[in-house]
Amino acid sequence: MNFIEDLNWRGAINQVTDEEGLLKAMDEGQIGAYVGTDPTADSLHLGHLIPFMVLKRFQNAGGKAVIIVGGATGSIGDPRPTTERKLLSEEKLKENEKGIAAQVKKLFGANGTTIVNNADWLNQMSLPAFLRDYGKLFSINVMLKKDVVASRLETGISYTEFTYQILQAIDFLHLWQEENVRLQIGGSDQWGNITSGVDLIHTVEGNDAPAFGLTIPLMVDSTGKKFGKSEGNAIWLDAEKTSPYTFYQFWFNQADADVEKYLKYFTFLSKDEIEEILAKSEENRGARFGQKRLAQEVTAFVHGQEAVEEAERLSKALFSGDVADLSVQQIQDVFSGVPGFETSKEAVNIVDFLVDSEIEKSKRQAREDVTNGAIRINGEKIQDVEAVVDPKESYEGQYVLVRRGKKKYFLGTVK
Ligand code: 485
Repeated sequence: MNFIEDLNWRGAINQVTDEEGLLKAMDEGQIGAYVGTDPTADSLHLGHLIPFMVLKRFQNAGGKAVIIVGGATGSIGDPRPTTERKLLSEEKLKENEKGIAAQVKKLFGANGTTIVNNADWLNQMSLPAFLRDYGKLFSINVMLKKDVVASRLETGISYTEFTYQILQAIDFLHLWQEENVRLQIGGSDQWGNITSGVDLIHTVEGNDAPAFGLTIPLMVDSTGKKFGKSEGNAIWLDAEKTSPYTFYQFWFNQADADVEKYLKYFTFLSKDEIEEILAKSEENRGARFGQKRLAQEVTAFVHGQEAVEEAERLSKALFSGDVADLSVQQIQDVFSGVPGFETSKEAVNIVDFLVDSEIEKSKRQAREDVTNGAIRINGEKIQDVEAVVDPKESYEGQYVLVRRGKKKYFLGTVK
């Protein structure tokens, strides 16, 4: 399969400007492709991953990968369909640029990928030069028809955000001239900006100049929900913001109906490998074989193989209830999502402890659960209703972990 056939099979193409022209250009010699991202946050999230993976696929198909971290465009903000963006401070922007550049480096490796910042060329330009050299080449009539701009005409859009598409177009032209970039890749929301760039290149370099755009569909899950959030939180690629364990679990917990689609989108596994995995999952749905493979592949790509092993060790510990030896960091990573409560440093009777923390509704219920062996504190079964819970003795005196029944965990933070 060629680059486009592979993407089509994966369902990863929304629109392409000129499929044949692109394949021809790829056949004729090495060309570059780029993905741009604005440093609006200090980390990328799952929404960014697919375009970057498509860029990686392009690289694997023999192309050259270029990435723009948008120091200049990020200081302005790509218009959203809803409302005007708040401008970021100079310091915040710099901090975000650093975070994102480091992540991109990690994903693509130090070799073979060019990472540039558009502040390096856009920030040099004078206003008269901008208006003479570029403004003159853009028609307001065409700019107004771009989806995002059109959707903002009712509610209003500033001149600044309106002009954003010209900056992104200049970037494409710049990389076309300097880095042999012929293709720009982005999410479906980027179609307007990408085609602005293709048009600019055709205007400046001639209509036959090879310049192409490719967009990827907006990802939704099998229930039609926008993909990439867990309990309302974004899944970040930065391990400090979303722990590798949470990241792994996010994939492991996907519905059966979504596994095929996600294996195609988010892994570099071949068609044969994916078909084999799906056939195996069919045999025994409960085993979550497909989800496990998905979690392993994506976690390894983003966080490395060691993170996969660590996440699986933690999952096992959790499943078996063998949690006594976890570190404070692991407790935070694994149990950040479970119901929490605060508890004092004082040692207290187990029944009172369970009622005070609202894990049990009544003392009677608490006694019953303890006697029946349904309660574990820090992994240890407590069956004596006279037992004492001493928060100072667990997890460096910072947490008390309670399990009720087979699966239900509660995390007490010692205050
Ligand atoms: O030359 C360029 C300069 C900036 C950009 C692209 C090319 C960034 C782009 N305008 C943008 O806003 N991208 C989003 C971002 O940075 O968060 C997202 C897109 C998404 C996907 C992702 O970046 O919304 O569809 O393209 C990589």
